[in-house]
Amino acid sequence: NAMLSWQRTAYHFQPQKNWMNDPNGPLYHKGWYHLFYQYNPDSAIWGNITWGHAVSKDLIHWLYLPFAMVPDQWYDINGVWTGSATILPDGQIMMLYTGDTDDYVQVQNLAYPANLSDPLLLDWVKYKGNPVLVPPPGIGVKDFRDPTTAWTGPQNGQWLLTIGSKIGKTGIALVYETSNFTSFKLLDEVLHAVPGTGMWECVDFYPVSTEKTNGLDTSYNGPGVKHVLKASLDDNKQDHYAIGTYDLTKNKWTPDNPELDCGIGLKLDYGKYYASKTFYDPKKQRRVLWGWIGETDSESADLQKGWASVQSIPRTVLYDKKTRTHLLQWPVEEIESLRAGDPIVKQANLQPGSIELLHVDSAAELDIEASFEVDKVALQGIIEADHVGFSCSTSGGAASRGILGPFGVVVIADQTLSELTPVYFYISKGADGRAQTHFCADQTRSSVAPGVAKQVYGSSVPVLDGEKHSMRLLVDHSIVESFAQGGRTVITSRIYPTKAVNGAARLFVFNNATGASVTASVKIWSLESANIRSFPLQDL
Ligand code: DQQ
Repeated sequence: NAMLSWQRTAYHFQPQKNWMNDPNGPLYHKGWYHLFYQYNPDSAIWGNITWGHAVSKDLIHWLYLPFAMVPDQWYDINGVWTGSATILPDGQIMMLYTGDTDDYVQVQNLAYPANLSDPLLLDWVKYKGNPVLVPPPGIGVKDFRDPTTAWTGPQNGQWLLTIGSKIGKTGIALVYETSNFTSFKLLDEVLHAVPGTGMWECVDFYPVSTEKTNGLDTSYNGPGVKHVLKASLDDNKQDHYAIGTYDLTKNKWTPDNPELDCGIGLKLDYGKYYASKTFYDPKKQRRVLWGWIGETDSESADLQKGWASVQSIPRTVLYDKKTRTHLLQWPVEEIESLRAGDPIVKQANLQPGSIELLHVDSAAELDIEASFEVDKVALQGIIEADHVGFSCSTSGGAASRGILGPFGVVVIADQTLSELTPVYFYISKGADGRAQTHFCADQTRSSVAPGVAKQVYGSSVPVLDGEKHSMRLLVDHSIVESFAQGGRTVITSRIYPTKAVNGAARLFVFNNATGASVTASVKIWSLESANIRSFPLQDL
């Protein structure tokens, strides 16, 4: 449908057509990054789940490959669902994934490459002994899915991995041990359980360094390491993470801040983002995070446009040494190779209630870095004001004015501002009486079209002494990925503009606060398309 083609992204990964959901089994092998993904070959809505497959040299320019796995066995005939790769010390790749059986039971299966010397890993063999795991006693047959990458256990040759589930309304992460990836033993203790959180999908568990700026292999452990537990909550369709300490010998993980959101931690992304998964990139010694950006329009609209969902730009994940409570997510550096020439650099002193157009080419494809300086006197005024409490989601969006907010940028807007997506800071007085900064993305006016999500996303974000208010935005037609304070708080927006499209898109900076002017410093790069295309297999 040509009418909707402008919604397609220029540099995010998405299939040529039809439905996609979770990223699966990301890995690096012989010079190539591999991405597998949940895919429906037949339609733009979920079903017939197959593993799509793509490769890239740089995590940005992708080549589509033939499907890696299709639902063709009794143990996965109703879907080749989500899974993860474990790379053994000898280079073998163990791909564990969930199969939905002919009886709609969720089981775990093993697959491996037919030919490890093939850098493209084109052929996948399903183990003849599948399934390798069935739901254990006490676990619902539809509550047992998405095995993680395994990490080495305390004993020689022992591997451990976790699988999400629930008991009643308590979300849990079951732990299994194995030495061969074909037979497994369930451990008595779960890795973590949080009452009231429901089914945990796509659990992820990995170490982060508290001292260094490199990422860690999934099996790395020792001093200076924390472990992140991430669960995708089926009930609210949000990814939550908690940072904690992992005692490998006791297989016990203890969250640092069990009080944070009742033990399930912060949201990885406060926008439209789900079923994320990390992998360790040995080439650049970093941990890289993928996430599924779904649709917020109707299924009929997706069928009409013929495709659904994109993958986020891969993000590096680090522990935030300054707050010690947050992760830092940041677009992989390779995205900068799409920057077309030098940035436009702008300084603007924004009076209360002002908005300023920034002249850029192709405002539908941008990389923006913006920082804002707020008057100290005005900050003091906030603290003295008596109004306490603000939250992005219950606010009226960027049109609601406070003493010290909102201020930020407006993306994917048309010239007359009939459509616009403001991404901004809002400083208010927190419950502790101190200034608290919120980071919000307002979709209430992103589209004049009916039937698409129109809420205000966001959360509070720590802004430490001496830090400016800073944000980075990746704008790609119908997707905006927004990172505050170096990636402490992230919001992904899926938007459906009808007028602010392609060459009609505009970029603004604004300050809608009533009580203070702010100084904005903005750097803007136009981004080129990543030109995702089919792999020229005949050239091999
Ligand atoms: N998607 C897969 C499941 C997983 C869910 C099925 C999460 O394995 O739990 O497509 O989006």
